[in-house]
Amino acid sequence: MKKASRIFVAGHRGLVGSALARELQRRGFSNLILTTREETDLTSRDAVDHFFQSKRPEYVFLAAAKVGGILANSRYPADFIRDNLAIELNVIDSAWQNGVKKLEFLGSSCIYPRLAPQPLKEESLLTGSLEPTNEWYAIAKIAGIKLCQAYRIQHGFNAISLMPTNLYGPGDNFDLQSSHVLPALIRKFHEAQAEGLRSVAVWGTGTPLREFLHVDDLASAAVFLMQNYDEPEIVNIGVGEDLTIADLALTIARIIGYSGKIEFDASKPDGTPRKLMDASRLHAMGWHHSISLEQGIRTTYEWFLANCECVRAVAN
Ligand code: GFB
Repeated sequence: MKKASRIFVAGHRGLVGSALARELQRRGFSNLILTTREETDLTSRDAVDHFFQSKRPEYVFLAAAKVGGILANSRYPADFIRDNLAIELNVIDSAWQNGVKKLEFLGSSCIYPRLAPQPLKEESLLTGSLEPTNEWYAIAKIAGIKLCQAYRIQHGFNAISLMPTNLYGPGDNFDLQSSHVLPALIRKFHEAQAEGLRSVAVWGTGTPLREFLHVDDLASAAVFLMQNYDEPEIVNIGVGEDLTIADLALTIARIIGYSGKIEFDASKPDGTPRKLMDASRLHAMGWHHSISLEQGIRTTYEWFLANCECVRAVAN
């Protein structure tokens, strides 16, 4: 990629897409091509073809997807599989048809088999049954990886696939029904602190382990791989350590200054017991993360206070 290359960041208003746009601009890539969901519905093939024919991007970061936490995935399986399959097929095929030089696709740690040996190695994909709470999303994402590999085999299309672990950071979704655990707990502990609540409900048993990568680190790895990696195999992106949901809750409560009770709601699903990534393939290429969980939670909380509609609503 050259500084003036035409670079399409699909999903630039989301958690990952906005971090990618920031990272590319910070590195001096000045010719970003951005479009909103209202301007270009990526689930519509006509809209995607029209976009590629008129904007002619040279590089594509496919960060647009229908994403959500464990409850959203369990409640809306048809939406998750339909929208993600449509977006992938439209963007990957139209990118190839319209001469894109390279496309980067984003998978996720949650599409590995539920009980794959830990830490998760890239080779364990498709070696066992999936986590039931999000198998529809997982099948769609696995299909995206296979699309990239198939277009490379048949058409020589340079598409690569990344496998990030659980992500968080500025631009995250703080809606308590559809979000992931880290932003949800930031909001829950903040509101409990602000309203003087005696306890906060944490879903599940608190025993599952999760690894968290700050989205700015993911963006750095994604640009690094776009510039340095041209192979069909997927690449894990993680921090190499995880913690229990209970310890995550204690950490977030401490950072926010909440000293009330933490109660576990076992009626909510735990999901995959663990999904720690083995990122040694990426580390061998020379990339490592730089944002610690403590630092990342603090800056994400600051972003939440400055930007979340929900904070202003409570304040008014
Ligand atoms: O982050 P999360 O929704 O998704 O849940 P997954 C992680 C763990 O946190 C689960 C617990 O054990 C939840 O029960 N948890 C505790 C909470 N309190 C809360 C809360 O208030 N909100 C939420 N959301 N969780 C997702 C997949 O799995 O991983 C997605 O479903 C996506 O497809 C994502 O790929 C990366 O980590 O379990």
